[in-house]
Amino acid sequence: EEVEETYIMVKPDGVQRGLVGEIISRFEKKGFKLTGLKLFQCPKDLAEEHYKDHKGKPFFPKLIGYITSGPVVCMAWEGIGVVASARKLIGATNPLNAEPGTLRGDLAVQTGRNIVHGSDSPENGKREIGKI
Ligand code: DAT
Ligand code: MG
Repeated sequence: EEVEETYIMVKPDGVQRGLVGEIISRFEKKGFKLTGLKLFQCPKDLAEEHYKDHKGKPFFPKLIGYITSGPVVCMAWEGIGVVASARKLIGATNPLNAEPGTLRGDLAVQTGRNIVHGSDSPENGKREIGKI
């Protein structure tokens, strides 16, 4: 087990719905360390870079429109195994498939409004934190 960093982003619907505190609280209670935090209006080019693996997919334009539709809360979290653990706390991409007890399982319904992002690897964690 290694100390890692992951990039967690509360998406515009999470900010608008007042879920920032609850999301931060879950990571704090688990025992991870908040090492950076910023309210940010994501420009289109950075959104496209962030989601470049999905470029060309039918939902890509809507995804970019959504993520740039309002402020997001960008965070860096540090801890042992934080990348995979944060993904577990967040839950499945489609909130209807996310287990109860996870953020998406408890707080969201639609894939296109799934409230929070978490890096999928330590490499992407570093890369995503570095862009902000
Ligand atoms: P995750 O956010 O769980 O890492 P992902 O990387 O596969 O999921 O996709 C990134 C985001 O793109 C996801 O949070 C919501 C959106 N998305 C993915 N698949 C989708 C689909 N089939 N329809 C609409 N939006 C989708
Ligand atoms: Mg992903």
